[in-house]
Amino acid sequence: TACGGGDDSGDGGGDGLVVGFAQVGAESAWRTANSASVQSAAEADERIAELKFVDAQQDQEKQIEAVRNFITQQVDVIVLAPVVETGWTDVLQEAADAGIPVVLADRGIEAADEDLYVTRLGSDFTEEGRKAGTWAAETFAADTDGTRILELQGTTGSAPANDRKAGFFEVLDAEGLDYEIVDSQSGNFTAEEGKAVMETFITTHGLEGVDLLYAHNDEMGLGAIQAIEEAGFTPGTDIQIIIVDGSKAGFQAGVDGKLNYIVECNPVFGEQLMDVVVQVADGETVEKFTPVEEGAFDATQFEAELPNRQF
Ligand code: GYE
Repeated sequence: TACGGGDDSGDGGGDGLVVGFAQVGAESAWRTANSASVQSAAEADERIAELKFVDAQQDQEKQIEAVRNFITQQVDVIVLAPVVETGWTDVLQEAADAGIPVVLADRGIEAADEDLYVTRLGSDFTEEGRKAGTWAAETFAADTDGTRILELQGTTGSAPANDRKAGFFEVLDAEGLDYEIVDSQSGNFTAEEGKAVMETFITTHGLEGVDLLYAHNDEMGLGAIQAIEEAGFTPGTDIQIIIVDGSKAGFQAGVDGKLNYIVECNPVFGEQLMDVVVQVADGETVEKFTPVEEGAFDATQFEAELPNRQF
C-alpha cells in the first residue's frame, strides 16, 4: 500500500481505495487488537491506498463527525463500528446521498436503518449471550434455592450489550432456571467502571448468596475481580464469573482460578474486512451479515488455550 493519494476508482484501476474507518475507541484489549488487525491488514493490502483511522473515544458525536469528514473527503468506502445501535439515520443517509457505501465492522445498528449500510462483518452477540446462558443453566441446574445473578452490562445502547443480555436470559428462561437478577448495571466495557460498579453492587447487596457474575467483557470482569478480592471474597469460588472476549489477561485469570467461563469474541478480522471493502467498492453482491467464527471455554480448557490467544 502506497502512502497518501489514491484515486476514487473501485474498479481495480488507479492507486487503490481510500477507506475511512470510524472506530469505537480504545476501551478494551479486544478493541486494541481489532484496531491493530484492521490497520495492519490495510497496510499490507495492495488494493487499499489509504486507511483514514479515527478513534471516537466511545463518543457517538465524534463518530458522526468522523463519518461526515469521510464524506467531505470523498473516500471510496466508509467503515463504521457504531458505538450504539440508534441515532445513525441522518449521517448514513448523507453517505448514501454522496454515493459512498458503508460497511459496518463489529457492532450493528437498529433494523430500521438496515438499508443504509451494505453489510456487517462481526460477531453474533446474541449467540455469545446464549453460550454464556447455556453454561449458566447447566452449572446451576441443581441450585434448588434459586440462582442469584449480578450482571455487568457493556456500553448502554450498544449492540453487544443489548444482544449479550438478550441471548443470556433467553436461554435461562428457555431452560427454566430459577433465577433472580440481583442487580444489572453498565460498566461501559472498561475495567475502571466495571470495578466501580462491582464495588457498588457489593456495598448495596453484599456477596453472600450471590452465585454468579455475568460480565459482558473481559475488562469489566477483571475490574470486578479486583473489587471482589478487595472486599475479602474469592472470585471464581465465592462467586462464579463469566466473561466475554477471551483476551490473554482474561484466560490468565481463568488459569488462576478467578473466573469460570469464557465466551470467545474474535477481533482479528482485518484481512476479511479488507476483502469485504473491496467487494463492496466493486459493487459485488455480499451477504448482509458475515459472522466471525467463535468458541467458548470452561475451566478444563483455560490452560491449554492460553498460548493460542492473539490479544
Ligand atoms: O466485546 C468489548 C469491546 O464490540 C465486540 O467492544 C465489541 C466489544 C467487546 O469494548 O471488549
